[in-house]
Amino acid sequence: MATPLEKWVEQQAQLTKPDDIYWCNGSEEEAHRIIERGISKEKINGAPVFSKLNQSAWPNAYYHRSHPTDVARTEHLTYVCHADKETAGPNNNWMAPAEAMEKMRKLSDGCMRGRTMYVLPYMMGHPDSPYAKPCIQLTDSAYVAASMRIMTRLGNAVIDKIGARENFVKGLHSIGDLNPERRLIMHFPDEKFVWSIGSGYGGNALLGKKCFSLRIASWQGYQEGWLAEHMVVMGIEDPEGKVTYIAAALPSACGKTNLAMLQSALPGYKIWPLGDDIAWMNVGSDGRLYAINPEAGFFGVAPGTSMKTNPNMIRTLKNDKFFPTLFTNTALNKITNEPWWEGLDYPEGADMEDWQGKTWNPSMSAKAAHPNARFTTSIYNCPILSKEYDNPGGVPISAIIVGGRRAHLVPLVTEAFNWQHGVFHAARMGSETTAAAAHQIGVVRRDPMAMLPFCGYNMGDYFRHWLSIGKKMANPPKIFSVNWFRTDENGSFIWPGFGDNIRILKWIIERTNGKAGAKKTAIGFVPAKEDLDMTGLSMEPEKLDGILSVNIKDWKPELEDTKKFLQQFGERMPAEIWQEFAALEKEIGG
Ligand code: OXD
Ligand code: MN
Repeated sequence: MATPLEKWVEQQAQLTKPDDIYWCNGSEEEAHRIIERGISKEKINGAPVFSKLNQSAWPNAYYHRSHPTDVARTEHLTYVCHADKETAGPNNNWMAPAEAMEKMRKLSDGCMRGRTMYVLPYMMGHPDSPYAKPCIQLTDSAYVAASMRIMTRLGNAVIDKIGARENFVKGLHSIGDLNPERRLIMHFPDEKFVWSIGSGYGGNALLGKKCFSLRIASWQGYQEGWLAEHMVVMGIEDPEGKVTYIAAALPSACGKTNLAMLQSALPGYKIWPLGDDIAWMNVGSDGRLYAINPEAGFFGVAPGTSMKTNPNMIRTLKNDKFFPTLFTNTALNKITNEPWWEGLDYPEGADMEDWQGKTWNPSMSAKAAHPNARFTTSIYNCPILSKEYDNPGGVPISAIIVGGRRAHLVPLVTEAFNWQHGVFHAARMGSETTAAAAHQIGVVRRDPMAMLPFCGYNMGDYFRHWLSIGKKMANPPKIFSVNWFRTDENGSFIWPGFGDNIRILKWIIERTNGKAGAKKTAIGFVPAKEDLDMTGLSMEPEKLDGILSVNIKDWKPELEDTKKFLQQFGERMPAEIWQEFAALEKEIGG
């Protein structure tokens, strides 16, 4: 007799009408076959889905160009379909579930005709973890099938885990006709179901990532008492060999991946990443917060990644351990058949094609790689992967960092007075926008906990949930906010960032065990310049003072803007957040 899973797959096939159905087993041999199909059979925009790159320079690497209209997440086409609009909140687009289902049914009728439906059984989290979730995604794209094998733990064993269950996590994905008019990413949180059509872009199409592990999982976490967050998870080893684990929320394309893999500028410190994008966090029986990274790969922004900014990522991308590594919408040097992007040295004698396949040279004003060009590679390729990555119980978190990209005002680092104050810090977080999502670049948008595009329910309730998680912990992590993007009068970054961010991390971990000094300001504790270890870094003292100072009178417009943002959530916004707001308003004065 057919299992609920088999029945569900059959029903989706009846609607979408693929030529054939292929159940993936997750083997490496199969991954080679999927790539091969992408080279010889499947097409995007008239061109093969994959081409093979120079294997001696970039082992296991394949190149993919997406449809030119399909290069980033499309937040305006992303909906969270709770039974009522209020539950979705002002932070989400909402459509009534029945209407959304009907719309998707119409769009999906016959959408896989002429194509193969891949059935992808995958786990988010280590199969032995009590926090892990077995999931199924259907897709008609070889690119998505190959990417999901990198980004998740994909394999047959998941089918046994699902067994006779009805309520497994479901995703139905089709690239459709890639027409933005017929592109939609619909979430049905109560059914743990994501239905996506018209896009092959990672954040819209790899449904285990943003769609399930953040939007749907955040709703599950709200109901079950845990947190699904847009956070890096990493260990920081000090010169005595003690490893402290932290989680950090930074909006898309603010250097989360670089932080997760930082190469320390201070001798004796080492970073051991567990993840660069998503953390699931549960309160343990010892009253501490434990984090796992549910993903198994990196889907990172290529431009700006180099031996200077992130040597460990370049080493990861060049590692041949796990097949394959994908490059999407980078430029391509036709002479050497290597991917190229802004931030790498320009190869001598190159014959460069830009991300759309047009001849390009450095005198052109347009970029060669799309600013949101991506690499997709397994976490097991990372030479500094934490040995705790596969620990089913996760790692205990001592500090939570929230941050953003702000040219002015917000200091380099601030420690919140307590958990509630830290949640307020996160609630008023803002960042200047980047290219990871399709919208205007460079304007400040409030992005609490870097979760605005990913929180699958009303953010007022989300803050309440955070406050209640804090109350469950005997030993809650300290909360810090960071901003390494302050600029001077010429628009140049003041803080060097990258490997020098270890100086800030060092202060943070020392604060968690009471070792470092700080001065109290109206917005929290900030290091005095002597509290930061500046060994080996010369910086004008006034500049350092400048990025560590809090000129509270300048905060008035910031507070006004924060108020407007928080007011949207009306009654749902917890009183504690308004108490914190009132305390800050008092400090700023009339
Ligand atoms: C991502 C994003 O791809 O945040 O991680 O957009
Ligand atoms: Mn992200």
